[in-house]
Amino acid sequence: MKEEIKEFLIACKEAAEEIRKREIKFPLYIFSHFDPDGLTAASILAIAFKREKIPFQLKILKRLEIKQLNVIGASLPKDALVIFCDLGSGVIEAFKTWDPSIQIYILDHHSLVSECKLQENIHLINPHCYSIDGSNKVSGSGVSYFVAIHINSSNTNLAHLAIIGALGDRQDQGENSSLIGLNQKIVKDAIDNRLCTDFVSVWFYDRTRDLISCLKRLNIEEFNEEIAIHYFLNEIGIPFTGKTGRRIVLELDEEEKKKLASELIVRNLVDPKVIYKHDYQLLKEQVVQIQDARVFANRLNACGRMNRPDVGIALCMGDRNQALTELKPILKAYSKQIGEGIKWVLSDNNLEELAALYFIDGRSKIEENIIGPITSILSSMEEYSAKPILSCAKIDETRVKISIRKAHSSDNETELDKLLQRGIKKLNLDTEVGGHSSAAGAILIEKELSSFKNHLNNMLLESQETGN
Ligand SMILES: [Mn+2]
Repeated sequence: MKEEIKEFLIACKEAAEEIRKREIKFPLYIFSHFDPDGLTAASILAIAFKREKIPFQLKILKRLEIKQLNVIGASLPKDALVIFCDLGSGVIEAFKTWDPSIQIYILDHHSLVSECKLQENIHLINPHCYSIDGSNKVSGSGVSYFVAIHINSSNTNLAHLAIIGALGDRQDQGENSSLIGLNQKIVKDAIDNRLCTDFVSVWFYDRTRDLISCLKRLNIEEFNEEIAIHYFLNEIGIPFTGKTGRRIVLELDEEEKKKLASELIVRNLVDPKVIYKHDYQLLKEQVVQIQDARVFANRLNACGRMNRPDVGIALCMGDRNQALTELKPILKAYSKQIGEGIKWVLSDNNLEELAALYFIDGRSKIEENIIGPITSILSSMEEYSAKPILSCAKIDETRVKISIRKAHSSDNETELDKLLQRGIKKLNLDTEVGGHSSAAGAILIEKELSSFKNHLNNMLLESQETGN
């Protein structure tokens, strides 16, 4: 094992031992992020503490800002034990003002803004402190997982949750969309516990959906009209309707799937990378709609963004009754909002083209929670894949949220989180950047928006000219 990994795991073990030692004697609080990685990170710890009969309180946050952190700090009792999952690294400074009797554990994988050595009551467990890339080698739920297995080794049977979290954060950046680095260690635990598969397979977005909608999701220009998909499937001899209506992907046999994939590739309609993926199927999952770990992550994403993280946590913790019933209307409302948002952007010409980026001003129309996913979907479309897309939505009367997504088909390697950071620094703005190299975001004061947009455009232009 590499030295860095060893040291990282030792840090996880020490954190677990410290937390275990304090256990029921002190009130325990968990704060986590509302995205799939944050929800799975929180659930892993919640299950681990439940198993040890350690009481705790859990709160899910949309984001962690310094102002809010001060409020949290002031509300906590002396000697509290507080764990932050999948957030915290960007606002370390603010923890320093908390009562020093409060023990703070930050289990995060986001970029660092400070030293890793901090005052005694602040414990930062972040892969970046050990030269491990937290953007693709291990996620927030992975860090939680490595702490949880040192609380009790039987917690390796939670490995699938960390896989769902890593996939939710798009960490499947290895060959054929595989998980790599420390995530691979989690996959191994999952396989040893017979929780999950790991093989390369033909992957059509969601195998519980009908074949035609899945093919539409591949964003193939030739398939813009549904009739073109019918024609294609007829031609290659794959029926798309069965006895009960449209066939779902699950109903296709292996031969049919292979045939379909190879025809798509031979005709140059898709890149093999897009449909041959490492398949992470959850072997102990009875509900077919959430057997695919990537799809499970998508469901959690909808819960968080529709302000129902409780349903996401319940799903992760194994509730297959109430939570499943509540999930249905959440998914429906979520896809309706996304669909309407995309339609609005495309139909009313609300996508402005600048020299080096596209810009969507969603302030009047798109909710803060869904501007990110809408931007991601648009950036995956062929016609908008040449430049990064910057978008914004209103948070409140004075602030806007901005999101940026990488250009799909450009070889410009600009790291977007770093780009936003540079822009913010240059304009001397008081805000933090969240995210990663291919998807990032920040909060701005509304009046800063237009200069920031232009500044970003110029910075991208410069980076194109210099090639970095
Ligand atoms: Mn994360």
